[in-house]
Amino acid sequence: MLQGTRVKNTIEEIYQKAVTALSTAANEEAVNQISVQYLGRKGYVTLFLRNISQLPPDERRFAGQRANEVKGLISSAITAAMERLAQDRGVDRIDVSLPGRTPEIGSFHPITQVMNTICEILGKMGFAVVEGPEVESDYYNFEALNIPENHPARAMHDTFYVSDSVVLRTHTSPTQPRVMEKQAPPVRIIAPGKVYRCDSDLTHTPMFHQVEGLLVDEGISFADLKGILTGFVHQMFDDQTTLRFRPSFFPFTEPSAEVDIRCVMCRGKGCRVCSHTGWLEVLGAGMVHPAVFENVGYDPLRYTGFAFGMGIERIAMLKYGIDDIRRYFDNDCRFLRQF
Ligand code: 2NL
Repeated sequence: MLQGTRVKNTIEEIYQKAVTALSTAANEEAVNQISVQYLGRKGYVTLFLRNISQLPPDERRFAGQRANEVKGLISSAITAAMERLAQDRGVDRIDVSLPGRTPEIGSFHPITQVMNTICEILGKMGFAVVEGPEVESDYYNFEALNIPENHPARAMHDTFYVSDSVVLRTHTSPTQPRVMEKQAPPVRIIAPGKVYRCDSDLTHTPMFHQVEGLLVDEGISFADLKGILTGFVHQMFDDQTTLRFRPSFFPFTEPSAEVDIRCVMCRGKGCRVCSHTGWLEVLGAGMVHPAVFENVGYDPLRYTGFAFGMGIERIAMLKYGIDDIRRYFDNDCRFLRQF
């Protein structure tokens, strides 16, 4: 009986020591060592089992049973310890000294950037930004702006018709009579936005962008128009850029002008960008036609004003040296990332 107790103590001791050793094992290497120490060919459990024949016969059965149980229990504890270490190692593997992954940061489309710059420059000159609908009535897109039915300017606009009397606006101009109808002079506004024309080739896209300006008050002259546009061009390009006003025609202005700037690429020497003229057309402008004032209920004898309009794609091309308008709408990130 005394012997039996010692056997029992020995195998239980082996088991307890193995469990303790496994619970404090720092890595897989240590667990492997414990495995060899206890279950290996010369391990404690193995030796214990081998020596069972030397025990008194009445103890062998119990000792053998229990030793085999302990063998299984230690084996399971080894597997569990390995799993615990593998999980811990997953955490250890995060190297906090490595630089993190930088999130990709987007940027504004070059058209948006130029539109924002234009609005900022003119905003500082006192112009308020107003927006109007892109789906517009025939009245505001044409009639109010002195472009009656059958006027040749209508054919020039390549209009997208939604119905007989509703169109996709062909310019941002209709925003202006909408404001004037609601507000008495002085008016000092800019209207940026998308416009649509049924036209698509190398130099035209069916949707493009414009910014238009309008200033109405008593005593406004063409000199005011020249002053504002000169200040605008100097800030948009640089203050060495000279302007040239050429007589032109728009149904909603009289007199009308097209505004050129000295070529930003060759400074007037002549190059491919300016078709060897030394000049680039950037704006259309003029004094508001009295008929437009009549249409919105302004007294054309009391008020005068000027208006101007520009295509954003063209301004952005000149500012960034972009050679093909289709790049804007290809959505190629390699192109867009450059700005
Ligand atoms: C261009 C030329 C222009 C206007 C737009 C305008 C608006 C009102 C009255 C009179 Cl309400 N005029 N707008 C005037 C002259 C030229 O745009 O080349 N745009 C891209």
